[in-house]
Amino acid sequence: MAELKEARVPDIGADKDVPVIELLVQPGDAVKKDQGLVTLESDKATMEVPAPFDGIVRELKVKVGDELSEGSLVALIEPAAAGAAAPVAAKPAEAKPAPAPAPAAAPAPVAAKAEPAPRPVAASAPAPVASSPSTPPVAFDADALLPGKVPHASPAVRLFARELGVDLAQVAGSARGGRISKEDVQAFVKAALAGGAAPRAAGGGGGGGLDLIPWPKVDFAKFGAVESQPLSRIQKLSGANLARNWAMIPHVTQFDDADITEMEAFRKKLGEENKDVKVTPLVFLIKAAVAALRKYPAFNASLDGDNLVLKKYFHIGIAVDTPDGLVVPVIRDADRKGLLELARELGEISAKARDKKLTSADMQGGCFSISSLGGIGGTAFTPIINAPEVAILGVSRSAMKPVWNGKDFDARLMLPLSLSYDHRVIDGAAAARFTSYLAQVLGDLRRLLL
Ligand code: CAO
Repeated sequence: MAELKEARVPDIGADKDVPVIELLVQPGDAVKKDQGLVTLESDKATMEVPAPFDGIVRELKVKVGDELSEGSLVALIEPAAAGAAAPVAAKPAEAKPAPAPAPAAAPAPVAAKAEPAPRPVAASAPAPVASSPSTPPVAFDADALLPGKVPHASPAVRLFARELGVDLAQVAGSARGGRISKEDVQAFVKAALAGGAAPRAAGGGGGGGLDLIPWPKVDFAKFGAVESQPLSRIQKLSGANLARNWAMIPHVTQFDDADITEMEAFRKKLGEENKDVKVTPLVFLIKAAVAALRKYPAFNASLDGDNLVLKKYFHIGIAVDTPDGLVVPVIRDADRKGLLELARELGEISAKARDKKLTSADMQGGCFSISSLGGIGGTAFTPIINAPEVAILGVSRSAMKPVWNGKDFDARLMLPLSLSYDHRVIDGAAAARFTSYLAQVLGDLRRLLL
C-alpha cells in the first residue's frame, strides 16, 4: 500500500468545533479530488470537507457528532496510483527517498495486499487533477457557502447537474438539511421533461421557490458621492439566514404590553443587593419566556418535514448586537437557573459576543429567541424568526403610561412585547394566549412559582 496522506479540515473561517453530521465515505471508498468526505454543520452553514486529491479512503478518523476545527484530521487516504497522480518525483523539495524504484505508472498494489475493493465513485469522474503529496488545505470560500447563494450539494452532485445543464438553484433538496441529492436532480429533470417544474420541498426542508426579478443594479455614483464598505462575515452570514427565514416562514407578529411596575421595583432592589452583577429586565423575560414555553409547548418546537418536534429542554437564544453584526448565543437550561445566575451568564455571553469569542457550539440548540432593543428605544418591532425555531420575542423600551383601573388612570410602567411566530405551526389565538400569559407572569412574578 502506498504511503497514506492526511485529509484535514481546510480553512472554514471563524467557525470552531463544528459538528460532523454525516459521513459521506467509508474506508475502502475511491474518492476524487474535492469529493466530500464528511459534512459539517455550523449554525450558519453546512459544508463538506473535500478530499484533497484522488485516492482510496483507508481510515476515517472522525464519527458523527465529533466537533472539528480548521486542521482537524478527518481521514487517511491512499493517493491514487502514481500514473494518475501528480509527478511526485518531479518535485524534489517534497520528494521522499523511495524505498524501491518503481515505474512511475505502476498501479498501487491494492489487490496484491488484499485491501477491500474500492466502492465505485458515485458520479462520473471529474477531469484528473494533479495531487500533491503534501496535502495542502483546500481553501473554503465562506461566501460560497452562504445559504441562498449556493445550493447544498456535494461536488459529485454539482458535476452531475452541470453535465445535465441543471441549475441547482432550481432544485429542491430532499436530503438532510435540504441538501440536494443525485436523485433530486434526476427528479427535477424528469419533471422538466414532463413539462412541469419539480415540486419544492415543504416545511422545514428544501429551498425557497421565489421567482424574483433580479436585484436592481444602480450606479449610485451617478447621483452623488458614495463610499463602498464591505459587509462583515457575520453580516453576510446572518443576512443570508435572515433572508431565507423571512422568505420561507409565514411570519405574523402579535403585540402586547406587560405591566412591569412591580417587577421593576424588585429588579432595582435585586440590583442594590447584588452590585457585582447587572440585573436587567431581560433576565426576567428569559424566566417568563420559559414559563410560557412550558405552558404552550408548540412554541418550543421545530418543523421537521411533516413532523413537529417538541423539545423538552429550554435553551433560550439572545440576540446580541456587536460592531460586526447580529449574533444569537444560547443560554442553556434557562429553566434550571435563577435570576442572578442568568444575569451573570447574560453578561458573559454578551462580552464573549462582542469580543468575537463565540464558538458555533455557543450558538446552537436554541429553542426560542429573545431580541431586546429595550436598552436602546422604540415602541414595537417585528423580529425575524431564527429558524428552525418557530417564534421569537421582541422587547422594546418600557415607558410610564396611564392605565385605566376602572375608576381612574394609574401611572404604570409598561413593557412592549412583539412576538413573531411561524403561522404554519402557531395560530393567532395561541399567540395571543402566549403573550397574555407572558404579560401576566411579568406583571406578577409569583406566577413563576406555580
Ligand atoms: N426597557 C427599559 N430599559 C431597559 C430595557 C427595557 N426593555 N431593557 C434594558 N433596559 C436598560 C437596562 O436596564 C440598562 O439600564 P442601566 O444601564 O441603567 O442598568 C440599559 O437599558 C442597557 O441594557 P443592556 O442593553 O446593556 O442590557 P440588556 O440585558 O437589556 O441586553 C443585550 C443585553 C446583549 C441583549 C443587548 O446589549 C443587545 O445587544 N441588544 C440588541 C439586540 C438586537 O440588536 N436585537 C435586534 C435584532 S433584529 O431582530
